[in-house]
Amino acid sequence: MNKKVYLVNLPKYEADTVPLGPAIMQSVALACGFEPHFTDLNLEVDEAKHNSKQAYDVWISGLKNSSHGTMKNYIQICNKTIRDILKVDPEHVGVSFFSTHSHSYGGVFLRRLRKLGYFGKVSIGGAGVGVASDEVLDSYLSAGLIDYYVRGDGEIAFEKILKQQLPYPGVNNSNNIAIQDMDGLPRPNFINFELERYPKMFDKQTLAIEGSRGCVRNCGFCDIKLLFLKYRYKSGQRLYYEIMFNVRHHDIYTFWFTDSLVNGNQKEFREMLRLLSDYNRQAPEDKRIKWTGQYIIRPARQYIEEDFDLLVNSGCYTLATGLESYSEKVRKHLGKNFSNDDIRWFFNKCQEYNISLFIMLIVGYPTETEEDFEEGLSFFDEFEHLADDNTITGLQLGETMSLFEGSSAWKQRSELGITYENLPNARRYQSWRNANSDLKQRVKRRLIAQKKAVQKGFGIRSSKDHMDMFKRWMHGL
Ligand code: B12
Ligand code: SF4
Repeated sequence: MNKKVYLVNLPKYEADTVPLGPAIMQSVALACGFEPHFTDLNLEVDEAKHNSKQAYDVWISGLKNSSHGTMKNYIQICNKTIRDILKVDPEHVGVSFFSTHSHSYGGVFLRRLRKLGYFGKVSIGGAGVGVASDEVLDSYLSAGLIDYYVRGDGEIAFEKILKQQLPYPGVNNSNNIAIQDMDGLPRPNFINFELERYPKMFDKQTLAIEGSRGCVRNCGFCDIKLLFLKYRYKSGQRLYYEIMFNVRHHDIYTFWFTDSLVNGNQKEFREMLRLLSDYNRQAPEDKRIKWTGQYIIRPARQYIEEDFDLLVNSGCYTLATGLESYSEKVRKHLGKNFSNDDIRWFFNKCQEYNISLFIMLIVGYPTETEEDFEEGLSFFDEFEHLADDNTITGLQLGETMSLFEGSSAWKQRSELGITYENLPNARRYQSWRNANSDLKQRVKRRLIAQKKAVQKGFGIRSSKDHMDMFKRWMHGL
């Protein structure tokens, strides 16, 4: 095997766990007879941000209107990886764009790659490519920065590229198709990953694992449908075997599910939980499985009592769940059809069974009026006791409502009366306004929500990053 593929994972997102997309692409490369190499540029930037102000600016600014020093710092980080690429001399470089935020980092990286003398083939993929406009992707192609872009699922597309069996739907076009047979997908391969560099959970090394793609819902702010087209899932059995494979090969027992929701298919989810519970029952304490993942709250009538026993016995330690708003009116409009009573019932159950919760809220959904916002703040009063006893371990208040192209709120922008402001330090999807709010008001609401949450004892995720980002935006307001 002397043909080589070099994979790069772009900034920026919190390097909470091992990136799964590149690990899957390594598997595909190996199956096609290529030797894979890998650098996690996101991890490099994430680690560097603690060491210098300029590296921190690389992270916070998203490279938008960033100073010369900030750009220079990012270029140095890129150059180090590019020098390694030139040393390896691969036939192919594959670059993973995690989200929309990856483009500013990706554009610089791809230009440096060519400038420093890499003239082999370049492919790009990932959710950031899936949601990008044709113009952006065509501009990479016409500038000679890339040879292929892949929209949607990467497994077959990357194989076709490496084997030069093109055309294939989704490669350099928007006709991507969703892979249905999730059980037939290759397992991610973590060779070349420095697993010990990623954050640990409970002091234990953690691996990412994927049980499904897409979602059974279509929330107003979310572009998941655009990316994944339909909801698909692995069987409970297959997922259990994949977890056990990782246990045997990596001696790792803690898992982070990358699914947008782990309980999209109740039957397969319960099956996996039963298998994991059986395993945990006979395993010694230090070899029991623990896991975390994103979970949707369902109306109370859809639960059976066994659901909570299974969550506990299978090793679930935190469920991350998006309530988005504690105003029923706002939540209904954005597409989450459970009531505040359902939330109360579910939270009480989690408290009873010692399952901890991480709650995601969005400030400034387009239908959120000042009164709705005020009403939503009652969340912090009502559930203060759950912050006290650590049933709710943290909150994500986020960057305020982003209006992503392709999301259903974006499609309804004329009904929602949305126009855009021209704000130098904020992105277009952040700079929208309508009768209910503009960016300045949303940031204000976000700060009020944070203040109240902190007063009531809730922990806020990425609070400093968000505050520094808001300061940058405000300079342009
Ligand atoms: C886990 C996760 C996170 C974690 C990441 C933790 C970690 N270190 O992994 C955290 C919580 C940090 C996170 C943050 C954010 N996230 Co997020 N996240 C996800 C989630 C749920 C899973 C990602 C994943 O690992 N998927 C599994 C892997 C296998 O899929 P994949 O990477 O897409 O790879 C496949 C293809 O894309 C392709 N592919 C990938 N790389 C490559 C490379 C090549 C060369 C090729 C050919 C193909 C290819 O092949 C793979 C297999 O098919 C996704 C939704 C989802 N279900 O995917 C959202 C998602 C990626 N996140 C998203 C967003 C927006 C964000 C945030 C920007 C949100 C925000 N506004 O703050 C932030 C990032 C900024 C920040 N502040 O950190 C969006 C991205 C789309 C967009 N509009 O940009 C997604 C799709 C969710 C959504 N639509 O709502 N996220
Ligand atoms: S926000 Fe969550 S539940 Fe809603 S569509 Fe997106 S992934 Fe699904």
